[in-house]
Amino acid sequence: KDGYKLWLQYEKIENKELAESYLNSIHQITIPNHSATTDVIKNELSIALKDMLSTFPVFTEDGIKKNNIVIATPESLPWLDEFIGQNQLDGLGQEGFIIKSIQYKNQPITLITGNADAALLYGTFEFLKLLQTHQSIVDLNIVSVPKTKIRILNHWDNLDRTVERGYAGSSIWNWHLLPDHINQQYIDYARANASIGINGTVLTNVNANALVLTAAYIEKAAALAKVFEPYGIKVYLTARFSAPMEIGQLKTSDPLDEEVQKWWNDKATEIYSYIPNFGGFLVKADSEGQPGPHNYGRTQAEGANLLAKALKPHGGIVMWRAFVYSENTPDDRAKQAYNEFKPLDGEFESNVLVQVKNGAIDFQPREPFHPLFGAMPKTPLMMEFQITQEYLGQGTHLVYLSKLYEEVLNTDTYCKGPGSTVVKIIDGSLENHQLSGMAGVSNIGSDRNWTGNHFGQANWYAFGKLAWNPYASSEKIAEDWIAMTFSNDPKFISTTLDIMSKSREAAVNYMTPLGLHHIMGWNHHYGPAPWITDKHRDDWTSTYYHQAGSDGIGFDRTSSGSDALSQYSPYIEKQFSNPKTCPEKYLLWFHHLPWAYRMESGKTLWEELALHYQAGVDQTTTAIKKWSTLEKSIDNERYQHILSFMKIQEKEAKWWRDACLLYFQQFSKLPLPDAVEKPNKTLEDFKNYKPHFAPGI
Ligand code: BDP
Repeated sequence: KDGYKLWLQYEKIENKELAESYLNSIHQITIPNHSATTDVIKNELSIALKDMLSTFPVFTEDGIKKNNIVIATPESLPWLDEFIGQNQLDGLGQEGFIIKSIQYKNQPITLITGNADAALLYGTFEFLKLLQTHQSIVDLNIVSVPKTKIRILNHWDNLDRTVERGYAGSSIWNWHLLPDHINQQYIDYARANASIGINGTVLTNVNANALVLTAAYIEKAAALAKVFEPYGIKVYLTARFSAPMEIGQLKTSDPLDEEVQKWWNDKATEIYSYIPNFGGFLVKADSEGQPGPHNYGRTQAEGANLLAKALKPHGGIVMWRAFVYSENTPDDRAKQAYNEFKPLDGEFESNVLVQVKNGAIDFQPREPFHPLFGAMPKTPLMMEFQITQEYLGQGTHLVYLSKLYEEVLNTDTYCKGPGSTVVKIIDGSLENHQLSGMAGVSNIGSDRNWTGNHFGQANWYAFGKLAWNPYASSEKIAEDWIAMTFSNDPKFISTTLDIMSKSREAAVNYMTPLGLHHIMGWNHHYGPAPWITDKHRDDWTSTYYHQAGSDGIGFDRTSSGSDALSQYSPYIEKQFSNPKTCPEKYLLWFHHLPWAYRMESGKTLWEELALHYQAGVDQTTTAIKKWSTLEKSIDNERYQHILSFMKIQEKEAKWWRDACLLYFQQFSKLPLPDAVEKPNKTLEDFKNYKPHFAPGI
């Protein structure tokens, strides 16, 4: 029980009655289609049914009998229209599936169908989930169609196997041994991803190395692509904008230069000769030292279109990141991406998605939604969430990020009036875009349990589930994950769900309450460091963001400050511009307010700030107490592992509370409220403290 099997534990079903009822419905499994994907389906069913029901399934190719499971595309089922109409089948696309209990020639059977083999695989995993979570499998009528097209992990993995912002060991891609050695972990990675509907993976870091586009590396990537293909997963690579110069010996990488265009066209053709189902490129340009079109006075659209045109004949896409900002631009960092991209709406090739982080700064514990959502109606915008917990306690803190994702997705941008939620922009429905997608910056590494923290697995799982259906509920997702990963015991599920559901708010409270942001340790972003100032770039310091002084705290983004609020729709601008109507969770994101400012509770801002920090600590303590009641409910190995991490989290929540409050108290010059535990160290102690940890770079 070391966590390697993730949510595919396929725990033995001890309840005899339940096991019997399942066995009754699974006499034989009919799979008429033949492909690498149907082999994967058979393999998965064999593992799962052996482990859960101690049975070896009998597979047949035809001869549908009573109590069979039939897994097939419509071509193999000439009688299908008796049960499922053509319209409904058309609505499934290539990935959606139906699981339906039917009476075929008066015999009960369970049908899993979809228009392509990958859809059958998704349907099979859904069916297995029913067994894993002890649901009934009679009278089924499940229709599931993904709401987004590109559901993709972004690995920030380097070719030397370090992982930028990775906290779970080294990269799982062993470039040295590829293409010759296929590690079992690649296969299990594909199984896990397919089980949650992820259909793409970017293998390499956005801070890109052009080497990955050389023949030797393309061949290695091709070996992975071949492993992943039966699981419906395409491989994508990061393209370094200066690659034509670095590996192509050209004198320029100017997107309007014909030789550069030819170079990329040839490169695309070369990649497709190795990887026929290659997905395309992800690009970080003109940001944090990465080269880009700015180097040649060109726009982001000109840069993106260069690559898009090269990929288009092969069916590939470009995911062009909107994370563009510069220390040389005097404006508020939060405004820069919008200023750069909004004027380019309508100028991107049809196979370009602009990939936008959920917030305008950088994956903070809480950010208001990015103002680009709703501002570029002619361009498909893709969501970029971070799954790895760069700013959220990294490997050790239990933070169920699905709550963060859900909060952003459900926010109303009002860009086309009420109901213009972020989710409708992401799934393309608001503007009727065909391309749509969601990217998650992966938290996966070579650690035995994949994610370092066992609960990191939940964030990977939830990301996949939300990418498939961004309208889904975080709590329902968590419930399934808990049952599949640990136990179906109702007490275990409800207690763990409670811990998970409150964990994100707890982290916001003990790190950056009331709209504070980016006050973490210099560079590594671990632990509190609100004192960071005077670095080579202002927009990487803490004092830039919190603006604390004797007059108060917070970043004024109203019209009297940076005016970032004017980038939102007039409704949001109006509501958020007034501190009395601005949601308090975003207060210090948009406003600079005096320490004595009266909050909704009637308490002062200083008091509320301090109480939020205390509440965050208290939540970690309560979580430990709750977890401790579960000691006998699961295996000791994972129980203890999790407990020790939760204790680190509690300790570090106190570190955050004490360091931040002592620091801010220098300016507020006010006592801590009685309910707040008093620090037993000085501010200087905290400033001098160097955490002992091995961060991702
Ligand atoms: C920041 C990370 C940095 C990434 C950058 C990005 O600190 O390591 O390279 O985002 O997204 O969050 O490109």
